[in-house]
Amino acid sequence: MSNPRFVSPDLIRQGFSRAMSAMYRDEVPLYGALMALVAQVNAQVLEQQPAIAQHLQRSGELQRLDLERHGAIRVGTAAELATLARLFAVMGMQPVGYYDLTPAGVPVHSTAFRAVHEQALQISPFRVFTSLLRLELIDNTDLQGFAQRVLARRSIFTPKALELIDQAEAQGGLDEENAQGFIQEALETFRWHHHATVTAAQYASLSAQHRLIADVVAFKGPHINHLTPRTLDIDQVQQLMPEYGITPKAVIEGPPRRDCPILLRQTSFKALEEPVAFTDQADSQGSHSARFGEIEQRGAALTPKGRALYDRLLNAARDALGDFPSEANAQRYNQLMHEHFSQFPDNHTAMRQQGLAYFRYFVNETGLAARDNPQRPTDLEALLAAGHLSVEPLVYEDFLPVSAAGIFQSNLGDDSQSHYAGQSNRQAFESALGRPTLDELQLYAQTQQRSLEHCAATLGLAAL
Ligand code: OOG
Ligand code: NI
Repeated sequence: MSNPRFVSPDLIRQGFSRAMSAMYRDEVPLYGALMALVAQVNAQVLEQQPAIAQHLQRSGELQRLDLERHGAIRVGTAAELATLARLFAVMGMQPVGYYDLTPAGVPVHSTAFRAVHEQALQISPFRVFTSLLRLELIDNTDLQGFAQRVLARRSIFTPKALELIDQAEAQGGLDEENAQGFIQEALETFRWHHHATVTAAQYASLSAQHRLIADVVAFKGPHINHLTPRTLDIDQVQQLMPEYGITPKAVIEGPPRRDCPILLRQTSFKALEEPVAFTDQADSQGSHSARFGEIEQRGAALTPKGRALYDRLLNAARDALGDFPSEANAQRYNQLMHEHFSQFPDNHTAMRQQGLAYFRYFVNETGLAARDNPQRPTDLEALLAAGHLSVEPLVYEDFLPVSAAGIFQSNLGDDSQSHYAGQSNRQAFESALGRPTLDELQLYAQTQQRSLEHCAATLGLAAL
């Protein structure tokens, strides 16, 4: 039985997300500039496009918009990942989805920790894209052994954080004082450390293998490497970024601009060179680029059918381009994306009728007023046609592997593309994690189903 003195995990997550944002703003001033720009563009969109404001109001996204962000971290060992899963669970965050980044030359596989129920997402949609380094893909066995030994020596959690995780698990929650303590202690895991754990030469050999390996292995902890606010108009932010002293990557990842946004569009700016003190140096003589900025615009969650269409169109556009999108071919890439995506219906009615996206249904005022009329329609399509029910697309809460690869690459430098023989290995990831990852499509389907059940109950119908 849950103790009434316990703080809801959703509120712990909300507090943690706020604390993380404040810490990152202190550490990376450009993040503050980006937040200001995103807030300004969002306010402008809400003012100039009342239909969007109304849609966000109805779906509840308006209230969460200013809180909305995701971060990303990379860990080095199975034990680190498993303890992180326990730490995130204290905040009501579950591992959702499996992302294999090796086809893109990045030796990691990943999941996204996030809340899963629509009511919990409403309180805080904070997500953390979490990657596990795949040391087994490094063919240099000396370096692999060295990396393993360095990682085995570190502890990325404070003793107090571990104690509070144990306590939350044993008691089923944390009271106010412990919840606040937990937020502060958990934050320490994600903090940036100027002091590396290796010598300058060791760092250089890790980095020569892959920049990402140095980023994971050479430091005391899995510093948060970006924190991404949600914008309502990513093209507008991308265009204004240079005025704020921020240089974005050449192309926006994800689908092209549309009237009815789908999935996720993202753009990032390059990591900053930061001073680092290696163990054989007196002070910060070295440097490392770890942290970057990113913004995203979220749209409708797609069904398996919609996602298959998205993947097919994206692949076709990329095949037609014949190369990775870059500065040099950005214009042609955008044009190809627009051409190919003209095959994806750009209105909610068609997306719903063709089963391409997930929706939330709700009884509107007309429906409520007609509730006791024995003549009123009783099946879903007829209720919609009569205007008794309204629909809103469910927002996509997850990530996209091709986009994530593009984000990784732009921040690791384009020279770092490698090829790995390894295959996708969800089983190994889940055994490291200590539990299965959840299927995001099932979560959307459940949310949609709950909304239908709620409509049926409101209208006194057995089912819809
Ligand atoms: C994660 C990159 C992926 C996203 O939003 O797709 C990502 C990383 O660089 O660690 O954050
Ligand atoms: Ni990201």
